[in-house]
Amino acid sequence: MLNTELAQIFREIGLYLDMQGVEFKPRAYEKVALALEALEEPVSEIYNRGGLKALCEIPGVGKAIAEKIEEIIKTGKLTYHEELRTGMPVDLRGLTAIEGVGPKIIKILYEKLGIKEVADLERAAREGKIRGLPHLGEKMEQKILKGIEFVKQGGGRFLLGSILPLITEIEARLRGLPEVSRVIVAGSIRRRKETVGDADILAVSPKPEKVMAGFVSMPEVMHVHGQGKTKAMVKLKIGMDVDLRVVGAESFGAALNYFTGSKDHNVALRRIAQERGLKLNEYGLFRGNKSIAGETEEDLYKALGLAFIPPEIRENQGEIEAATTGKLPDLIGYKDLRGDVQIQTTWTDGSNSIEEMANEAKRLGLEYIAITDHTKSLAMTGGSDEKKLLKQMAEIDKINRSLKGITVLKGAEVNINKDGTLDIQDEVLSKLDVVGIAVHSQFNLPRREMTERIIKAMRNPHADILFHPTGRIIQRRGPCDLDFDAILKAAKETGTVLEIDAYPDRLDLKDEHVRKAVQAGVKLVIDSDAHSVNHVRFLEFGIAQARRGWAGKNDVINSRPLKEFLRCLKQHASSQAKKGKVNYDKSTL
Ligand code: DGT
Ligand code: CA
Ligand code: CA
Ligand code: ZN
Repeated sequence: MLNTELAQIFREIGLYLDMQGVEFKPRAYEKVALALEALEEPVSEIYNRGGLKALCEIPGVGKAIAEKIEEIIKTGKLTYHEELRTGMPVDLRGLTAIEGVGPKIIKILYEKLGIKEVADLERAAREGKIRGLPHLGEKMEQKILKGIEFVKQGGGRFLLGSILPLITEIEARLRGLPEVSRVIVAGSIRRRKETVGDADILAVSPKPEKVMAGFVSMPEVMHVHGQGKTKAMVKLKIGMDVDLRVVGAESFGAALNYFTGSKDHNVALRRIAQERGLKLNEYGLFRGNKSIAGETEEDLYKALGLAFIPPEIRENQGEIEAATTGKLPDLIGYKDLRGDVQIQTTWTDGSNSIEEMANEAKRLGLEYIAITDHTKSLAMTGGSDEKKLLKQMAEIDKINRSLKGITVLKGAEVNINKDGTLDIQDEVLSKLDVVGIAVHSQFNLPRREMTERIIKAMRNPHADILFHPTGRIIQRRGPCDLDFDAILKAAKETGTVLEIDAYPDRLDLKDEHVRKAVQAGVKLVIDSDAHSVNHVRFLEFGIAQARRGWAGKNDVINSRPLKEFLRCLKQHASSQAKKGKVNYDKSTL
């Protein structure tokens, strides 16, 4: 069983317990689900290696949960979960994917109208049956219909962050076949798009039939759509299709280029080839019948008179023109980050301690992290009030005295109230190294009110970074309605940094916003938003999003050494300027 499937069982238990009004436990099950999903190693392998004891080392997993995992691994299901399901046999995954629909509403919908799945819900909403239910109403009915539409639009796509570990494993396995000399994942995955329709894998092999046979018989395969001599298409058990093509070494670069896409990029490249009297296809670049390039992508771009274009920006959004004139951006690299400044711990809703998070960050090569637990108005996370924050600061001082090789900064993810004030007093904010501000409630304010609310918060002299600026959750909640240009202008004026939250279902800012921010000269930061040690590696998805938005290393302030990073934050810049320590020049921020 896949980690994602295991996680879903625990997530559903949490939802069922939530329906029953049980306290605390639902959140614990949700945390277990997140922890399992984030593991790189299959849980069954952890179990085979070290039994119950090894399972207990997974964050958030105690003896009782470990025994449940054991039961699932041994029998394929969990009696406790089955019992809960029998009481309410509904499509929890489908229904909770709709914005505004949570466990309590699902319970009402099932008990009053017998709604089991999204199609039932859509019908009931269209027939106006939702508005009469307790705690719901006409507004909710409209919201549900909007939510269903939203899910439908993104329907059938998978989060890059959820599928990449599995696809990478399949890639490695194919690479390990003795008949295979090269393997690479192309398509939207290589371009690191935030969601993926299907996976496109290319391989070079003198014995394609053997590769095909190995591919279609993988344990993850649920169905074989088709299998030819050099091409196969399968559906994986997780529901995603994977295409595999075996190509000759001489045309590997051309095939890689073609199947990496995007389609629009390909069309534009082909036009350039035509203008030069050449023909470009997935077999190569040809003058008449003679191939003049195709073994590598580098050769191909060169033969077309272009600089090599990184896959992340192949969207026909000006990259080809830039490659013609030598104006391609020097994108931030996957190893360029030195810090991660949005991290939650057991002080609120994280699964690991400050030390554990610091050690994981250090293991991944980072030099500093900021602890940014939630603040008090997020009561369900146990958010910090002023007193708790001061206590945590003292604790961080203590930890820093014993930690080697990494620095822990004091921070918080401070809630922006409805009126744009912050929910922590300035006096305490002034003591923090990194103040992240974020919207976590009232997401549906009208555009003007929402924009003013955020800008007012950005004007607080202690507010350093606007976390996950648009508030979207991919496939679950659309972005807040806000005037992004006005936010950029305010960021520039106030020196507020904008975050690219790397958590796989956030990726907020998204690529097009990043590009606008870069053009406006607004500084960015890339954070994991980790709630467990397994999440720190999500930074790679944030870097990918930054690259898709044409961001260079210089645009991203946590690529800088600690002291320089701090100088880029407004309160440090201004306080040091007051003390005459640095020349504070806003234009360089
Ligand atoms: P996805 O799967 O929806 O996330 O997006 P892609 O980009 O992976 O698209 P996919 O899987 O349909 O095709 C893979 C690549 O193959 C695509 O990026 C470009 C290339 N390709 C597919 N169809 C066409 C086409 O009709 N014309 C051209 N020029 N290229 C195509
Ligand atoms: Ca694809
Ligand atoms: Ca495809
Ligand atoms: Zn947040």
